[in-house]
Amino acid sequence: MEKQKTVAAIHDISGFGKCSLTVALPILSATGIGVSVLPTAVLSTHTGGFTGYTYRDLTEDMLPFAKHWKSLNLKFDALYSGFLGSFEQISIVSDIFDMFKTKDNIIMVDPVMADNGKLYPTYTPQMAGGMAQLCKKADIIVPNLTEAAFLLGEEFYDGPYERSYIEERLIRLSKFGPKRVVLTGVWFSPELLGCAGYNRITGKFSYAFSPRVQGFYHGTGDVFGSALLAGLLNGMELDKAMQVAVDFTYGSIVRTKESGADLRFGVNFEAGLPTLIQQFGIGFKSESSR
Ligand code: PXL
Repeated sequence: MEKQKTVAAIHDISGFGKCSLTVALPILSATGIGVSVLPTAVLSTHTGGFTGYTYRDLTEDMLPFAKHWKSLNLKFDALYSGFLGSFEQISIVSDIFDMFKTKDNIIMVDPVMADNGKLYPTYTPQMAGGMAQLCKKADIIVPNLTEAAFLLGEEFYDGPYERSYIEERLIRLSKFGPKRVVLTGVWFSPELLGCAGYNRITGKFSYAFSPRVQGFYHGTGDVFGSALLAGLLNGMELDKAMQVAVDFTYGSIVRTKESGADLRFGVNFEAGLPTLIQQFGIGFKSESSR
């Protein structure tokens, strides 16, 4: 068996509501990737629609955590950061990237901070400025269009978008430093929703869409980001990984809508994992059948 790919996932853990680590860990593990987790905060639920959640900030633990890993000489094929718990964490994550960056690994930053034109409750405008700095260290960033507006210091504009508007934003975001940018929440007509990608080195744009489902489904940015990274680490080109991640996210949303579940409770991505695994062609054989 070839050497297993590994990721260090730097996100919060929200006990209930399926997002961040409770999404990244199962999706990446199911697709064959060994995941180490560096939690940024522990919450009883996510902050999207619940009140009274507990919030334990882990800022002080993060550097000692990473230093211990470094002392063990651990190496990762990707570092994947998402929801951060405080302003100070941004420079800490930046230091952690410096500690673990190699010439071959991928640093993926999901600048989680906002959606639907608004910052999440625990984020401040100062954190939005810090996130832009962190994006400079990334090889790939995956903002939604609200986050892109905060990163670029613009007003959020809710579509339908023109191709030229999206491509100009992709180019400007890539000038922060990342070689690849994937913008989510892209739509040109009301029936389709998806993402747009750009590779700064080749100058190539790519798009991936699925039918649009009305409603706000919590945690889908993390479902998408985790599936995208799983695709890239399983050797897919960006355009293919984007389409696989869009289809996986869409399937999770449709299942959730059909079940009538509370949208704050997160989407049913679990039932899509067998198909995702098949698409990567990694079909695990049982140990006994080898
Ligand atoms: O899915 C993004 C996210 C992650 N973690 C926490 C959140 C959110 C979005 O609301 O509240 C705690």
